[in-house]
Amino acid sequence: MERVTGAVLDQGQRTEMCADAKAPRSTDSNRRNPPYAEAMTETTRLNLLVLAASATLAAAPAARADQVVLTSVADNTLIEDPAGAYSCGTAQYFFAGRVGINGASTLRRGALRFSFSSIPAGSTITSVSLKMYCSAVGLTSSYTVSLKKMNASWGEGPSTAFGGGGAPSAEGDVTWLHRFYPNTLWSTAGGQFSSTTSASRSVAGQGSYTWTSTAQLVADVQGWLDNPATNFGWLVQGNETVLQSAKRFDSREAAAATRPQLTVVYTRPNPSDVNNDGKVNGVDLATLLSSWGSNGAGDINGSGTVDGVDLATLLSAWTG
Ligand SMILES: [Ca+2]
Ligand SMILES: [Ca+2]
Repeated sequence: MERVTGAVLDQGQRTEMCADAKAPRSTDSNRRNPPYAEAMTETTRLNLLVLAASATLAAAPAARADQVVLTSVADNTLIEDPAGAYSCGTAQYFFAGRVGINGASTLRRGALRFSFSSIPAGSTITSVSLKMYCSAVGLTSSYTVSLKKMNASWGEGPSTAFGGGGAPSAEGDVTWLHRFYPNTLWSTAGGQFSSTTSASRSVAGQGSYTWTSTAQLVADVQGWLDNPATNFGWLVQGNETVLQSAKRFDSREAAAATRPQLTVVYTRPNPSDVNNDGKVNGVDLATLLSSWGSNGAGDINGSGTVDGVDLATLLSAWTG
């Protein structure tokens, strides 16, 4: 297939096939081979499609996986308090676990949400992992920190604090009692969240920690991608029995390098639709050809090289 497509391309087909893209390739080959410059007839294209279809079947290509690394779009702490009087929406930290006697031995639960609008609708999520930086601890002992899917929306208001005690709740903040301070309450104090653990790992002292992909994390993100109105993010729940088990994690307001980072791997609904505009046409073909021989956006099957197999796949999916 390499040989066939290479020969065809050398005979000026690139120029013709890229016409839709308004990005014609070099015309050097046209000058060398003027009889071929206008040779991309419908018959030629159909022949190419036949070749492409057979190559596709032979290659049984896998789909290229794409990856995005997302920073949280909201994070905050539910600070246990009978009046929901404290929050820390724009603090550089959020907390999970139980604090010591100086904090009245109360609980902290993190709230964390990401936006998936950069992932094309209809994509299939294949891997989700979360990296967070623990910047302070009560005790350096290991305690389990779990992610659980939130069941209702919540907010990040302008309250700013520098410690785990929080600051007076501000309008729009999530608190122990409020989804949005001061008027919208949780149905259950401490937040409404799934009893299912999406991912968990132990956290000890200061440092970077990764919650590796699980089937439930993938299911959570797939659900949120497919129905963004249900994306309420995760509760970050630490150990809730041991005094000083609380862990402090850097928030989206912290330095870029230590903000919560979610790495999502996915396959687009139609890998041949390179620019995700719903059509497979000359625009996609131009992109493929412009990255020919490299590991570019036209590497439809994820082999690491844009080559004849990708071209065949694209042509066989052609919608015009
Ligand atoms: Ca925040
Ligand atoms: Ca397209």
